[in-house]
Amino acid sequence: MTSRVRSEALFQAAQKRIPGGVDSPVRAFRGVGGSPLFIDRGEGSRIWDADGNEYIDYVLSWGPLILGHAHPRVVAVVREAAGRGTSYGAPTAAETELAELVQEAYPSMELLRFVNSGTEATMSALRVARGFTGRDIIVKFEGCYHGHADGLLVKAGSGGATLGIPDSAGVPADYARNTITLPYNDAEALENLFLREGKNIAALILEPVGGNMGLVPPEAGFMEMVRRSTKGSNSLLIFDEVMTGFRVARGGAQSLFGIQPDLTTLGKVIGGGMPVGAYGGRREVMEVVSPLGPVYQAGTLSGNPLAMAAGVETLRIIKEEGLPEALEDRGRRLEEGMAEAARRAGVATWGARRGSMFCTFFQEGPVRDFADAQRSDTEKFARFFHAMLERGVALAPSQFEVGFLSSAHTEAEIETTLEAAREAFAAI
Ligand code: HOZ
Repeated sequence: MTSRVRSEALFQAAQKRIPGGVDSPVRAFRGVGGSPLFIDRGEGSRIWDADGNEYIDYVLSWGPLILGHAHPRVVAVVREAAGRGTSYGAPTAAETELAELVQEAYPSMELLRFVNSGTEATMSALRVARGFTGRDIIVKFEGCYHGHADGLLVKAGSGGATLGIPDSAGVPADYARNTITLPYNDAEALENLFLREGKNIAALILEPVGGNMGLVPPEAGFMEMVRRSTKGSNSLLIFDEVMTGFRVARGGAQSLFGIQPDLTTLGKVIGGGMPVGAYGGRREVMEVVSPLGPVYQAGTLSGNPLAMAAGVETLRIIKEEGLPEALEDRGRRLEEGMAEAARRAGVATWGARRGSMFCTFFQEGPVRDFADAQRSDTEKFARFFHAMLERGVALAPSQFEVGFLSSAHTEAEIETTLEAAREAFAAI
């Protein structure tokens, strides 16, 4: 049994000062039991915990680190930027440079603004949608997670699903009343809702590949219905690509499906591991944002020079190395190897993957919406998670999250992971 004495002591100390000992609930291991690892350092595909144990990391800070931990070029530009000052509260050239790199891959984002997190990005995009349309109602899908803003924490995935909390306390009922939820992949319910209510709907927001109820891709024709319904009602379509951006394809899910949303939110990868978010879209829509228009949105640290530097370098490397498409073979090997390992051990699983995001549900499937995802055997998942951790492989500590690959994960490491999976499936 691996010793985690130091992690345990750090967790005890943290719990005295920080709610649950963590700054974000999904880190707390509540979905799998036990205590979280406290991390000391990361390099490439590996992390080391406070006790010196080494793991192949598929969490990658929940997605941002597509180049792996501490990529030397990213570290160098952050060091260099920090040496010139950590924040000015004034514009810098790097913001335009990052905007250009984003827009090259996401031409639908004709104007965009940087914020500090994915939550800020989705919250701001909704305000823009309401300001632009003069309507209040927002539609979201069950199991999709768009950060922790009021009104979006309704039947949300991620931590809400992990902890079994459908809606957060502290969200005024009047506020949540303006959020309508539908089952993911239910084209008929979507069409009916827009036929009935369309003229009152400001926007439909969705993860174009669900990544916060485990991985749930859209079925054929669903995205087309999403676009048709919103357009037909002059409601805005918001693609939340915080997770899928530069992950399922360089141009995100919108390039994969050939759908042009009115607004897009990004985060994670575009900050190269620094706190960042962005929202943007059609010029005429984004022109409602202050100081051009009446929708107010601001931030002392928005467009922070360290985040911009890390983001610019990361997107440059992504372009040079043809990511994430270059990860396709390794992704496929991992997906197929996991399925094969489960089959050999007689464990029922349903695997899903898009680009460099993947997940294994502990059930036969198919998993096409949140209700399906919730039928997974979460206790079996928890045993598998710990069996993998014991064998030096760190997965996200929840059935309702996904795993991520980076360019630092080698073929040999994938084989090591699959060997661990064979043993882990047999052990549970
Ligand atoms: N944004 C991630 C949801 N899948 C997890 C990060 C967090 O909530 O800490």
